[in-house]
Amino acid sequence: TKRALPQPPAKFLVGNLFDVSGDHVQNFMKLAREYGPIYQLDLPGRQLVVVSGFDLVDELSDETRFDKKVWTPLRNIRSFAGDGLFTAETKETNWRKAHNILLPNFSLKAMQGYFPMMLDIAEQMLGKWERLNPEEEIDVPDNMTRLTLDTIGLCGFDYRFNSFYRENAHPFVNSMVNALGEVMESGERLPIQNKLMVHKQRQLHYDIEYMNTIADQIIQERKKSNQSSAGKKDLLSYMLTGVDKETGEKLDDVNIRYQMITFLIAGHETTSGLLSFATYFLLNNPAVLAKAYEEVDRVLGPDPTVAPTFAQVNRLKYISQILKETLRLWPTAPMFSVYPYEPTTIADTYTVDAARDWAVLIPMLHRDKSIWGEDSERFNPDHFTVEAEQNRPANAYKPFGNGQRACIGRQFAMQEATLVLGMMLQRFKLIDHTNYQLKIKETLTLKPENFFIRVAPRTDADRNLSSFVPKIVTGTEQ
Ligand code: FDE
Repeated sequence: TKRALPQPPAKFLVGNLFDVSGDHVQNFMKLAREYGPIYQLDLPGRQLVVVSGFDLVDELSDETRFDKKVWTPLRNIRSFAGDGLFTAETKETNWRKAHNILLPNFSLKAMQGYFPMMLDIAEQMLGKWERLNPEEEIDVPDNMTRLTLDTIGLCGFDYRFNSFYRENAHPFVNSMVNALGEVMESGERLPIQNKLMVHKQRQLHYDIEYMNTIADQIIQERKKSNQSSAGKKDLLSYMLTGVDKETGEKLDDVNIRYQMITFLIAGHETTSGLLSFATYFLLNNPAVLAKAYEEVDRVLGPDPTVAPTFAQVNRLKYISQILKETLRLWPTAPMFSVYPYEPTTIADTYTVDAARDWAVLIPMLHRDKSIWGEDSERFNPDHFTVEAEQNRPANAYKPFGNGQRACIGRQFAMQEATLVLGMMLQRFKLIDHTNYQLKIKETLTLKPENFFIRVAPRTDADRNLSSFVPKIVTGTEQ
């Protein structure tokens, strides 16, 4: 029983382009609510199938039949991320080589090595917040982006972007943001339009050159200073010395540069969005916030001048539930794509070919009522108790992608975010002085837009209070 895919009516020449342009993911979500768990769109030069029902995604997650597709958005950024992990085809030799070499550097043990550096940057941000005057506000996504960039810079390459010591972003970030924006936009222009935009082309060329120069400089300096094998415990030293057991080969310098740029892109926007959304959800769910304060006080203690330890952060279980629930409702890397090794059928109904782009729309997968219940739209960290996690099918939750091509930085991001959120709550009351209404900005990732808060130091009285707040509040908080 083969069936045609549901599709919104396509318009002459432009197909479904106007159904999705602009806020792509939010429009894809709207269409999923209207057209269901699978639908097709005609976009310029390609057909896209958007999948979000659990049963369908469960099949697409079968790695014996499907592989990650480096689809249009990812192909666009190959001009500067090259064959780095994120943008390489699984069959490219550098993917497996880099994967084998880098995987041990994201183990639990490796996380312990990064911990002091994560602490260093968290302290910079929160120390700055402590010195603000009461009426001064904090641009949450901006601060979180500075934090995550500096963290991956330090843990990755022993490089300090020093984002908390400058008014504007580091020039590397400007080039990265410009280049990302331009390649995404140019993907939506007609080829003739792109040819005419000489200035944009020149700017892109400049931005890419600048990123390459910085990355290559860091690599060459490290090689000269001969510290690659001694002392330094960052990704760069592992990339320079690591040998792939399968091939006996090391990574070449150009690939290392691509990996550096990849880690900077993949490691900072996503984690920054996660921390920003989590802050938003805490402000809007007082019962959850109270429980989080209770845990932080119990595990980290009342004295913020005593730095948290690695072991303590691993005991912040409720904080990590909050982060997982945040990534359920707003997975900051919201889509990924697959292709079938052979043409095949899913749900015995739809033929899957390699010609079209098949993309998983993660935010709607994470709202599938057959898995998450009738109130799947409500923020509820109890979705991630140990028991709830054990009772749920594995492929119902995919914020880090799938299988061998899943996020290599998952533990890294979770440890960083848990540490930061824990320290933040240990020190501050959060004040929603603008009565913020969530608005989401879409780039390659998702982030709250124009989100400002104020903070006030917590007092001993606040700390005692938090343990008396009722633990369970049912009702309508969102
Ligand atoms: C990856 C990833 C993914 C998949 C994609 C596709 O499939 O296409 C996803 C979904 C993700 N990732 C997500 C995320 C979220 C968050 C928060 C994060 N992520 C974070 C991070 C950090 C870092 C450092 C990273 N991250 C990294 C990365 C990489 C390198 C990759 C690629 C891998 C392979 O091999 O492929 C990813 N990530 Fe992530």
